[in-house]
Amino acid sequence: EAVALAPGAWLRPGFAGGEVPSLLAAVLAVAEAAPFRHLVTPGGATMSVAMTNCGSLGWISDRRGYRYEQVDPLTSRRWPAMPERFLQLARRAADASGFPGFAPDACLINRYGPGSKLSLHQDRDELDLDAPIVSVSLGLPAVFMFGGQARGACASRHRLQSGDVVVWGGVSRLAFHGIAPLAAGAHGLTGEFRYNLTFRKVMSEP
Ligand code: MD3
Ligand code: FE
Repeated sequence: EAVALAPGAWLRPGFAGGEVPSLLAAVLAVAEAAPFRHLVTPGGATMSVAMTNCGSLGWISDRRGYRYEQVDPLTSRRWPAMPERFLQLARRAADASGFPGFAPDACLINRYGPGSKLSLHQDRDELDLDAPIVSVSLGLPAVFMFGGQARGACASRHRLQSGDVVVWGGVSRLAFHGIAPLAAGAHGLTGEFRYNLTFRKVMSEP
């Protein structure tokens, strides 16, 4: 059932399959309060992926850098609360992958339209690097690139489909990864979009 992509990285095809409609409804409710927006990188480029967040912290980028913030700079309000069904899904996936008790405090929500991509990067703005990241794919499929521990070559490619969940922990937590430009398509629930949820534990417990 689970596919080991790399040490500590578990792909669970269809793990969230039955929950896709309710997860999408929750995403759209979050986006009512904290709209999707195209962030600007420190280098001044506008990202092709649109993003929002829920939870006590949200990831943002601007000319000053990448960081987590308690307040959404677009609305000047706290990010919407993490829906209970998000927390439970993330914990269930982490439990099944050998990371018991996962308690994410941030959920970054990415929205990909036709041609949107995410270049190879590491996720290292979190203070707790012992906790995994749990990702959930919704809507159109995408090609995920996994680059290993160095930026250089792309070590492998995998197709991520709606309802797939991946848990990234252990040595894979700091692996380089990215998403190839989204192929145009039409999904019954998300239309021209792909959504991805990434659950993160930013703050380490005292
Ligand atoms: C491997 N998102 O939001 S999810 C991101 O599909 C991000 O939107 C992609 O990369 C997306 O930062 C990929 C898969 C993923 C997420 C986090 C990881 C893979 C990861 C962290 C470490 C290693
Ligand atoms: Fe990432």
